[in-house]
Amino acid sequence: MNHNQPYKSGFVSIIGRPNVGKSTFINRVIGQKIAIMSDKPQTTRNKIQGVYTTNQSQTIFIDTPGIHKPKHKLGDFMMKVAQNTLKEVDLVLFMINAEEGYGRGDEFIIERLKQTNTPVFLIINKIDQIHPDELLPLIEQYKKLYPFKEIVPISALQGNNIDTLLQQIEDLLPEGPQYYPEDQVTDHPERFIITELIREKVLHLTREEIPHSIAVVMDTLERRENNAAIYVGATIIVERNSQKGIVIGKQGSMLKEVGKRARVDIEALLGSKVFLELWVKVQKDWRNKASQLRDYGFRE
Ligand code: GDP
Ligand code: MG
Ligand code: K
Repeated sequence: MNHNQPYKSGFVSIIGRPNVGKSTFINRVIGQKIAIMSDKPQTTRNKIQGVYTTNQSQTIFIDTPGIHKPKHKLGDFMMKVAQNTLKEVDLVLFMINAEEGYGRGDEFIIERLKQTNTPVFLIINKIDQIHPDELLPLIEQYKKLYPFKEIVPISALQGNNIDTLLQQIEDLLPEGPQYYPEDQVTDHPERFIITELIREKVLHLTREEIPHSIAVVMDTLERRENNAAIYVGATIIVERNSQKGIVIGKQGSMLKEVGKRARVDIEALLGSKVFLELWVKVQKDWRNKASQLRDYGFRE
């Protein structure tokens, strides 16, 4: 503990187009699988907090839902959550993919950034994928679009420049308390992480056939007596009968594989043997039924 300086703490929101590496970054910093990584966009729908604690500071990271043009009610809802988050935090990390460069999605996000006074760092991720000569033009291009407080090139996957970034974040944080105990890396309910793990497995295994509109709802989470295992019961909600068929698979083979893989992760998360039971239910057009959003665990 450095006694010459007051303790610092604050909230940092990570935004950026889908797949730029937001979850990978949080996972690297926190060193544990909290945010769910996926090759498919929009895996992360709710806010997930990762807490990074040092002797001098505590940073609470918020992995926000992707800011993008809303296409339906769920999109509106996500946008509102994300926009509010931007105003409440101490710092925004706007992450881009060095490989992709500027695109329409960024234009939309920058418009949103202009509506807040929160300081913004531009994080250029995936620098392992480009030639060093390509970096400077990219920096020059983005400098013209917004007065970023810092521009930091990193590789979330390989770990390049992460320490520098963490130091720059700490420098900017205001004086504040240590909100969470040192050993706590997330305050998100385990239930949500479990349903996201299941959702992740469905999306991975079904490839493009199943859209992101699926939801997973936890029905039961309890330790059963005279049995050392934790019982987890959850329902996968799809929009069409054809999707139900795909998720269940031939003689239940797909659902079985989803369950097998999810169980491994849930056992690691809970540190216990887990008995996992999954159901699949069709609920048409659930995305547009705003009144149901709360039932599926979305929070404002
Ligand atoms: P998110 O949608 O922004 O949360 O993106 P993810 O963290 O889920 O990452 C999307 C994909 O990009 C995954 O396949 C990651 O492994 C990959 N990825 C993330 N960071 C890097 C990086 O620094 N370099 C490379 N090459 N790939 C990365
Ligand atoms: Mg993510
Ligand atoms: K993703």
